[in-house]
Amino acid sequence: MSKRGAFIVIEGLDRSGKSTQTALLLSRLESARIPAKLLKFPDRTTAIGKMIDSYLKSQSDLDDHAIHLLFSANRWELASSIEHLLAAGTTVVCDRYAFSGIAFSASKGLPYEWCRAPDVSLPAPDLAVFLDITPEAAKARGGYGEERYEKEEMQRRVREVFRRIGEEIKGSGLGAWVWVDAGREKGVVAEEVWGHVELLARGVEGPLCRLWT
Ligand code: NYM
Ligand code: MG
Repeated sequence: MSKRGAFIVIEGLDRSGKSTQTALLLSRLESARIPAKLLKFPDRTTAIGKMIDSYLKSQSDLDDHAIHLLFSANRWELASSIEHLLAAGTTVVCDRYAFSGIAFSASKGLPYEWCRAPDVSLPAPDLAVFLDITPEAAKARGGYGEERYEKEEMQRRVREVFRRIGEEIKGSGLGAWVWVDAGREKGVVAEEVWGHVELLARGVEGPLCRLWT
């Protein structure tokens, strides 16, 4: 049986270096001649993504539950493409995924279980890499932008929820979760990320799992 592509998710706080690290990972995969595609959530190009973009830029207001469901719907609208890519042997690298959905909404006070529900049975990553940085260090990296949630206190709560999610993923056997110290020089971080990804990216034999099932 031929192997499928690996599903890799990169998570972290705002300013943790996800864009830099996902780009470095993609070029590394290319150099290794491993077919790979980079996706990013929210995908702001779709109709739902445009609503999310407007909310994040505070150009529109939405109930916390409603925006949470839009973020989830934005993943569902791409779920079948992810499955097809993986089945065709392409490694999918995703900048944020359902874990961000839970972490940010739960940090606003929505119940954790409620936040998880709409993402149940989405394709589960084979590996989630959490780029861990302190909210202080993140802020020192040129500060946050103008978007919602980019406040130190919020990021502190988000990091705590991510910690819970990671512990649960590790305990459940649902793919792997690793914490990478993202406060270091980007080349050092990239090397460690590659160390976690390399073997998986050569192809995965088992079936794709579903989140929390
Ligand atoms: N975010 C991202 C959520 O609140 N829920 C989600 O499901 C996802 C995928 O959107 N602060 C938040 C996290 C970020 C913001 O993401 C935009 P980015 O990676 O900064 O474009
Ligand atoms: Mg951001």
